[in-house]
Amino acid sequence: MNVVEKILGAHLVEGDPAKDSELGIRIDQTLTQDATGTMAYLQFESMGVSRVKNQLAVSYVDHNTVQIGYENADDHDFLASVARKYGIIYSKAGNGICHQLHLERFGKPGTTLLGSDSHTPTGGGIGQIAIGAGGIDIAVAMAGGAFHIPTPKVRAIRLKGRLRRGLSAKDVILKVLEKFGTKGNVGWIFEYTGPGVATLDVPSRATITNMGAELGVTTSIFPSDDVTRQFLTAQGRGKDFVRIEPDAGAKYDDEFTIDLGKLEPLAAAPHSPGNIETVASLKGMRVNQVMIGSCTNSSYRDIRTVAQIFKGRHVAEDVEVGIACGSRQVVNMLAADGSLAILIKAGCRILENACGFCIGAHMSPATNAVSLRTNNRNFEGRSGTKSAKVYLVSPETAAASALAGTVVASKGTTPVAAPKRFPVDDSMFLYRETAGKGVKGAAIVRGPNIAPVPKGVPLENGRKYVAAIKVGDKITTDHIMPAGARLKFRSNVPEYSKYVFEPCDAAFHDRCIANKDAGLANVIIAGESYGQGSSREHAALCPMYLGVKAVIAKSIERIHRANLINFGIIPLEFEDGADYDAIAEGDSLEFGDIRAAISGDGRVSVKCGKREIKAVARLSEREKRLVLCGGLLASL
Ligand code: MIC
Ligand code: SF4
Repeated sequence: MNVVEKILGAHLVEGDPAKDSELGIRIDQTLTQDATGTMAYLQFESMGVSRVKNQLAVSYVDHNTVQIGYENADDHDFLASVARKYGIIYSKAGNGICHQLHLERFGKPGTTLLGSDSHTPTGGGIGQIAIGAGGIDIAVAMAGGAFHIPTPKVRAIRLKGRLRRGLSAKDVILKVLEKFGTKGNVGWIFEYTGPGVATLDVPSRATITNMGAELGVTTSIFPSDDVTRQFLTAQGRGKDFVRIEPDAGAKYDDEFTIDLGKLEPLAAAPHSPGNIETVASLKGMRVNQVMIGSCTNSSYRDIRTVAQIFKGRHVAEDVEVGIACGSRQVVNMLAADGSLAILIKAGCRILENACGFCIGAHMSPATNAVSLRTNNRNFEGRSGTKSAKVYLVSPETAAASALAGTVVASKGTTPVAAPKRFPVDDSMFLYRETAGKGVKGAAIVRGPNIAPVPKGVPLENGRKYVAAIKVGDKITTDHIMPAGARLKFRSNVPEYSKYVFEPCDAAFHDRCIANKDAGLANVIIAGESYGQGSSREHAALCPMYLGVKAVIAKSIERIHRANLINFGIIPLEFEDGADYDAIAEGDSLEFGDIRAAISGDGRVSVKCGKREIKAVARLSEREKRLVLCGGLLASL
């Protein structure tokens, strides 16, 4: 067996991989972050369960930490009170970024982790099957329910050789993205294997599995080996180690080999993580801003490397450089070994250990600026500046370019050895003593920004539908439900819904409400790979609130498709992609006996004027039930 088969096999509760297209798996650990967590816990509350039922649940605060106005702080208080009541560990703002913290303190090889954040697969770096999903799926897992995934196809990414100086894990995952792109990978799991695996430390492996999210795969995973054991032991968690490696002759559905020794420094150019160019081809381009950090590249290994490159030097005077570490542990280590002093002396702005710049919460670049960043997404406008050109690069390339003021590859520095002992300080993880048990009768703190969760309504026959918007290919959840300045409304669906599709068409909200008031059901028409990117279920929940009942797209990405179903929106795909051209915004659409179609094989004949358009929703029996009754909450 390969690593994926071993772990999934041990967690299978529904379905047979040889026969079924959907599997139910038991979830050991869950994580939430504040921007998706408030909704997840509101949904969990409405399930009426007295405490969390899975092995470990952790609630992190790392996204909304800017706290302009009362909203973010109110959310934090709500999350803390929910954690105490239901037996969840609460990680306070300032402790660090959820994925880095979870890897350091909780991730266990051979277990399953479900997180309400698309970069949860970071845990794959430690041999965990770690999957990103919408908040309501995490709520179900916390209540002891299974999580459903498409029966995976497993691709072996065989690593051989050793990275040359100046290259690092980011260049490996950018190579994988160059080969496989950001679409067309739904349903796959990428398993890293081969002799090159042993040359990568756990933080480097986690960089690779983290950014596997950009491929659109279910998850990515490394084996659990001696390197994993060393990392866990250094974290004082040697007892969590189990060895999980593929058997000799393990079978895979596909294979791709990367010779690490032959890689060259790469960059993802604007505006997609799949738009790969060599750093050499960008050499000499002026850089205005360099941002180092995010859950992809904020480990001690990464920031220490940057400090070594900066040692005794100063960043170019017209470049703004920001450093955001992944956790307090990382900051403490950098303070202890003098790296922090080097970074300050080199002219860096030391930022909070939080998501910050990555989600456009601050540090937006200037108009038309070139920003080099070590994070994982460079969608148009995500930085907060639509005209900015964001390039995703390794910490090494970022540091060398910050010194030069132009893009340049790094000559490298002494490799950072894996620490023998990490300094452990869990004091910003609260409610550890009540974890799994909770505090019966404890009060929940609810500020005015915490609005009730809306429920969906059952699918009806005989409704009139209208194409409320038509968008193109690769529409990300950042287009559908922008974050940045709007992030503070995550706990308030009526307010947040005002910004659905804001970057594409700011009139969408008003149009939908007018259609809804006129008794029409709204439909979204989209191109390829609709709903790329984040796990934010608000990209389905808020459209549901605006009366959206169906999406018809050329293709839909995994997490977003699951979120649509969870909120009772029909995820339809054109049978013939050319029909996309036949529908215009504002067209009236007729769906016929839609209930019968959904209960049957999911094939729908949509009448648009004189034309019959064929679309299909490939749904499992479980998914059919959800769509028919108006979503998961409505089904309870
Ligand atoms: C992201 O990187 O886009 C986010 C913000 O972390 C999202 C979650 C969210 O929208 O809250 C993700 O990756 O799932
Ligand atoms: Fe936070 Fe960015 Fe990671 Fe999302 S990708 S969890 S916003 S650091």
